[in-house]
Amino acid sequence: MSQAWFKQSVVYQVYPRSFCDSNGDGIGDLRGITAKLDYLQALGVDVVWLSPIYRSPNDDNGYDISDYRDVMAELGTMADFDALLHALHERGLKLVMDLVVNHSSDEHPWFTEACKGRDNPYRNYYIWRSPRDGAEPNNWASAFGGPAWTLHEPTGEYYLHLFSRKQPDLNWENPRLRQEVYALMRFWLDKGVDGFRMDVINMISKAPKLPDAPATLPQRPWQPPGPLVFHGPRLAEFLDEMKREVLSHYDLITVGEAPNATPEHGVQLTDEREGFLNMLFQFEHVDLDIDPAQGLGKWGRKPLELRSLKASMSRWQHALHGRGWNSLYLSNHDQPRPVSRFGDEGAHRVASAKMLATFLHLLQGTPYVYQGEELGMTNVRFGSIDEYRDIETLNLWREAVDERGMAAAQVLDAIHAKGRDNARTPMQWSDGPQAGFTTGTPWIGVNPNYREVNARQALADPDSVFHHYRRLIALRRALPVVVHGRYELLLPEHAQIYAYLRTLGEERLLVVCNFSRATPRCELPADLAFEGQELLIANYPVEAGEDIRAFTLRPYEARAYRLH
Ligand code: TEU
Ligand code: CA
Repeated sequence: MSQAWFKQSVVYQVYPRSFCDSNGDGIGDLRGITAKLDYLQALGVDVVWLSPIYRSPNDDNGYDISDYRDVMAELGTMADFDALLHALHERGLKLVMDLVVNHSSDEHPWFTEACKGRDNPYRNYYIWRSPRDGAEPNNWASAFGGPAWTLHEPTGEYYLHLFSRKQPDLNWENPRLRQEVYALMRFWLDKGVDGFRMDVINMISKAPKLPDAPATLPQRPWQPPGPLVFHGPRLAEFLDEMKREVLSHYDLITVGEAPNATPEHGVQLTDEREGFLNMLFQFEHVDLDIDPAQGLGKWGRKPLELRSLKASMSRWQHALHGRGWNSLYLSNHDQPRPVSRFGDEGAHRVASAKMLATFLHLLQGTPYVYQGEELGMTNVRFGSIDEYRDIETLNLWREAVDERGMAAAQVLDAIHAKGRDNARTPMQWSDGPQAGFTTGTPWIGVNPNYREVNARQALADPDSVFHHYRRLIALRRALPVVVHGRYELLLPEHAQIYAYLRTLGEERLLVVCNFSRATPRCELPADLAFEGQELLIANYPVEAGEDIRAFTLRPYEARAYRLH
């Protein structure tokens, strides 16, 4: 397996709108990011991934692009972008852009042209179908509620949008459209960008003929298209063409967002020789606390069962070892804050945030740190739907409360647990006004716990979550076993302890994590032979020389040892 730099790297995801506002308009911007590079360098990350910064009406906060070659006015200018890119490269850091090409904005000139007539040269940049019995062409639901089709009255056809109606799906069956995408990719790569995160890239090839989806949601008019829109028959062909036309000409890091991907898809798409991308964002581990039986999609919740997490992560570690490569993440702009979801927001917030980081960062793969995760930022609990901003949340409220009469408190509870705005409240820089994010009024409320949870406090406290992340990142650099070692799950049946071993030649790394507030006894397997151990990192004080063959773990305790 190669020593490619993307394997040695740690990536930091910035959601620009919420990161740092430099001009007091309440919206984060590019100059604000440039102002915080010392902070990112202190953390020790290697790559910065920016959620979309292109011109956009912000129906989905930039994931609806109206000009792929210009910067969104709220975030700054192309000169600000060039300055940020230069400042990153000056520091030896790399920049990854968010490539959103499964769909564009309905305000993109391609779409406004396409709407001028059925014979317009841009018509087939999108997916149009005639009405079926005077209605939508099939029963697909949009991910953001309602049907996945909208009728364009003047031309009498429906267009497909798997997300909002302002995000029309691009037609990848059209070779002209594909060439347009490759050209816009080259535009940014020729400016010096170091890679792409590719938004729902496994959706660009859909099931031919777009057939009706099975009725998985009883009594609902629209059904999630599920496998009909993921990993379609031409995905490998399209990605191979993208690799031939663009990716193979640059030294890049690429990660494809792939909801519903299996480890087999992971091997196919990230195989170092035959694959197309360096790694995927797969969703298996972040879908484990969804209860499909409730018919509420991601909003239907059940507690995470640790053994299912151990089985899932182990499947991916084994499937890709020596063949492809894993991304490692628990947090991003779509997921609730990990410490609230998998750890403890209260007395054990710091311990559980450190434990989750230790569990994740010592696996095999490239770790992604989402802004604020390194502070142990938590979910927010706004009291009213009026404080929320995310289209997915607002559409849920309208459909569940306004249209279907579900109890407001029940729906708000689901939003508190799984809403995407949990990850989009402003980055908490200090205990000052608006957490130091803006001198103005932020576009979304600041989490009230910013007085305790903020970067200024974290930098000054050697025992903070921030410094734990910094030490984990330094470990990755110091120990080749972290990047290249084989993974082996220990204690598979334990319901509270996640323990695993990494091995590279004689080097062995033992990681033990207590995913509970209980104090379970950890009894290492008798066949794990070692004479001694060196403690590498922990989230509690540990007595040197303690016999670790059998010891009691404290709430959310995590330890990593080098075994001799
Ligand atoms: O997310 C795709 C995706 O799977 C999400 O819609 C996810 O299922 C949902 O957010 C769970 O709540 C990507 C982007 O990350 C997301 O921000 C965009 O809204 C979406 O694509 C459309 O571009
Ligand atoms: Ca601003």
